[in-house]
Amino acid sequence: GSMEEVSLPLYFGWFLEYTFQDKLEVMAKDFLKTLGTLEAFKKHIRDFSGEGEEETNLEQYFQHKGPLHCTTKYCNYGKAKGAKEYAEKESVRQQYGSMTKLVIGALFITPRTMGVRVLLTQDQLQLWPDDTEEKADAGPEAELPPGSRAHITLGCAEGIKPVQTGPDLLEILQLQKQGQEGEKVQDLENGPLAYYGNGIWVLSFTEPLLAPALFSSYYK
Ligand code: 2AM
Repeated sequence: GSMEEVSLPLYFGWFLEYTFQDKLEVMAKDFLKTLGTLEAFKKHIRDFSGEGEEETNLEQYFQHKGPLHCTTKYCNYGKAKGAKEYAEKESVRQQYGSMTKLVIGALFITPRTMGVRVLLTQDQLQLWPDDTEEKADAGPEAELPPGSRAHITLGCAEGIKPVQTGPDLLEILQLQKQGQEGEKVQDLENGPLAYYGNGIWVLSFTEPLLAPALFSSYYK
C-alpha cells in the first residue's frame, strides 16, 4: 500500500560512529594538505584547475554534507528499483540497528570525488543488494566481484553528486584489474601514494583502518 512506500528511506547503509567520522575527516584533510604540496601533484594540477590557474585549494575543492556513510541500497523513498525487496530482505531486517566494523583499504581522489574504499566481509555482503550496477559499469571484460563498489563519499567537486563516487572507484578497480598499479609517487604516513592518470590519486593504507559503523537508514 502507499503507507509502506512512503516509509522507505532515501537509502540504507552503514553510518560511521561519530568519533571515527571526525578521525576520518581529519585524516582526509591532512592528506589533501600534503598532496597539495607535492611536486608530483603540482605537475598534474591541470586535472583540478582551470586554464591559467596555477593553484587549487583541495580542501575547498571537495565539499560534503550529511553523515559519513557507506550506502548499501539507494531506495529513493521507494522509487528506486528493488527498494521494497531490499527493505524486506531477511538479513536487512535482522541486522538493522546493529554495529559492525568496516575495513577501509584506500583513500582516493579524482577531479570529481573523494572517497575511501570499503572492503566488505562475507557477513556484510549479505546486506549488499543483488541488483547493483557493478556489472553494467565494469563492462563484460572487467567484471568485478559483488561489493566492489562499496565506499564512503568524503567529498564532491562543485556540481557533482555523491552518486559519482561509486563509478569513480569502479574505474580505479578496473585499472588495477588490468594490471595497472599507477605511477608510484612516494610513501606517505599511511602508505604508498600512486597516480593513475586523469587526476586519479590513490593512497593505499598499509594497515587497513577499522571503522565502527551502524547499519541503519537515512530520511532527509
Ligand atoms: P554515495 O553512496 O556514493 O555517497 C544520497 O544521495 C546517498 O545515496 C549518497 O550517499 C549517494 O552516493 C547515494 N546514492 C544516490 N544515488 C544513488 C544511486 N543511484 N545508486 C547508489 N547510490 C546512490
